Amino acid sequence: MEFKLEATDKGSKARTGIITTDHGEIKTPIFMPVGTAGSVKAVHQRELKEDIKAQIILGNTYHLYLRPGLEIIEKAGGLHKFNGWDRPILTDSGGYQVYSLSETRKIKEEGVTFKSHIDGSKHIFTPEAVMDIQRTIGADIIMAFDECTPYPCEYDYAEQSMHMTHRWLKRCCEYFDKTEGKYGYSQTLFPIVQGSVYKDLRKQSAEVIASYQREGNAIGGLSVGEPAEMMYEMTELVCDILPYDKPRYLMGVGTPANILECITLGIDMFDCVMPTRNARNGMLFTSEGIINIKNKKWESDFSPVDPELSGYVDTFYSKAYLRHLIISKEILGAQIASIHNLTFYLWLVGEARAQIEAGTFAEWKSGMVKKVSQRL
Ligand code: PRF
Repeated sequence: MEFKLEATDKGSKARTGIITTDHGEIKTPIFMPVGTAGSVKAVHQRELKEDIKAQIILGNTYHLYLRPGLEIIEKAGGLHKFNGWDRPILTDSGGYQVYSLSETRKIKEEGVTFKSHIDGSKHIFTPEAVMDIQRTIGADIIMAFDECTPYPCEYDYAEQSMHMTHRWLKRCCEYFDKTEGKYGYSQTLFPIVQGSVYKDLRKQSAEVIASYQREGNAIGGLSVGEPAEMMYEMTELVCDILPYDKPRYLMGVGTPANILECITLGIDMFDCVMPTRNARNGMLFTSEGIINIKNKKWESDFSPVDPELSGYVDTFYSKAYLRHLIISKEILGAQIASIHNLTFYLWLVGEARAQIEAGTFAEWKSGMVKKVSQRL
């Protein structure tokens, strides 16, 4: 993997760049649609490419390991072959899903034991096992095994947990560097900064992570319920320590406004379930603001969801029709809403990129943050 910085914004820490992987290029800043179980819910691969213009998608180690399981994925020739997505893929390590999804879990130095949310079967994730699993899934970018602390979190717990995440990182790197990709293309490992909302811990963690000099770095443990201002403060502090010439990935963030604010602080990559999960409940993100399509207000509004977007679903379907579909729980409603929200998220980061390049990012951003945050 390579990262080439292109433009930098004069008025902020925003920048643009290009990540090159064996499955193609990613132009940053970028948003990565979440494809938990190897599929971006309600969106097929051709729509992801042609309508949404996704450049990289996410998969989850936890889900794919439990179902369909590694044997099937390996037999298919890796996740790209299995799901037909031939552009870059990033997998999260399970160091987050295991805490939020599995029924009972025990965190020890060796790793995490947990029970499957599907059939209750018992498993253990260790840093080494998680490297092996991600080698088999075959994502271009794989994540270190970490513990994402909850919010709020006592200082002592956050400190102990951060040190364990650092020890796990050492094991991840040593193991990863001894092994090779299984499918003939290269993979790269991103470490994850933790440290909850404590400045001294974040600083310490960012320094440790930077010292590994991996090809890219991630920030975890944020957007877990803390106030947005706190998230921005931690993100800024960490960005200022992480290597300038490597991509920075803020995990699980966020709203359109969060993304614009964090681009301003020097983040290059984002992922979040929000555009797809909220779409299925009728929450639409647009360049004019946030729409609850179930609202009676849209009942006979036959205009497109977002006049700014020129993609298929935004020129073909009206708000009134989409409202009818979502209220009737029609599958097509979830499809249209998901494609729309993802198209908007990719438009937003693409626009941010163009504005950084044109030297007009700062003015554009402050107007845009206001617009995208308002409820219509
Ligand atoms: N760690 C991992 N994945 C994550 C997070 C984390 O802290 C977050 C936190 N927002 C989202 N996804 N491994």
